Amino acid sequence: MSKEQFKLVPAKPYPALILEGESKKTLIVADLHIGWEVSLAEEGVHIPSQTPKLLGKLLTIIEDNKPDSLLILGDVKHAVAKIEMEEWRDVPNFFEEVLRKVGDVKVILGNHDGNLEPLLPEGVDVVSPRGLILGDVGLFHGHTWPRPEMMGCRILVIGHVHPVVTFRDPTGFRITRQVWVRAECDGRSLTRLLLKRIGAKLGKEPPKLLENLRKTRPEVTHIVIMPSFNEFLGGQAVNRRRIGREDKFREFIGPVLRSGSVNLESAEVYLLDGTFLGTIKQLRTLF
Ligand SMILES: [Mn+2]
Repeated sequence: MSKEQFKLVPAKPYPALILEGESKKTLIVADLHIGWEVSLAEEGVHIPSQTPKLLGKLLTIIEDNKPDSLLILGDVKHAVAKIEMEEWRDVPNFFEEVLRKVGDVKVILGNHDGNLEPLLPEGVDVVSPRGLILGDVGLFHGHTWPRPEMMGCRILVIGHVHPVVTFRDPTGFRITRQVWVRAECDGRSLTRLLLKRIGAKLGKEPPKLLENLRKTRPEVTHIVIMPSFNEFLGGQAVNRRRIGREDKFREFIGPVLRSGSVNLESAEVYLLDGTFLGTIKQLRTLF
């Protein structure tokens, strides 16, 4: 089955992506983390809700690009399992405003989206963390493996990492900027690992599902890591040495990037305005 080729266009200078099919335009944003400021209040730092700013930015992008649908690539809210007081108010308001401008709104669940569903107004569709396929592009949050059918996609798009680069200038000041990362991916190796994992889960008698999956031709050539839509969040410096290998960051990278099938060394890094900065390997020298 050949899939329609979709075009990926970053909505410069925003951390947002436009996915263009022949008849459909989808706006994609990742990692909103609504309510992150509430977690600071627990530390004694009180900041007014930043959600109106996030909403304003999103509405501007919608106004500029007129998408048919909006897809949120996980981590709508910040509190992982529970619902904070502010989230009871901010999350439903946010979506009600967005629904006035875009009729079709979907959320792929991320690792911070425990108990998100009671907060979503009618009209917002919830998609499993295993992701969604649009044309030849597979989209999922990134903290868990995607559905196996995605191995037949050309490009995978994930969030979760909150990628940034950090430079040190000669005086010792640190500069941190959000970035896009585009990495080559060995589709065959990734598919093999994914099937092995499913096989291990299913035990000795792999049902027809697995048989069909074995026939899926691995097509993945690239993976795109989206910057977080909430620019106040901390991020993972992709140019730090040994990214993902230190224990405390392993979780933050997710199984696909950890799989060894993604060539992070030669991955291309771009600023939000589209400026090409270099490969991760080159940028490591500046960390
Ligand atoms: Mn996440």
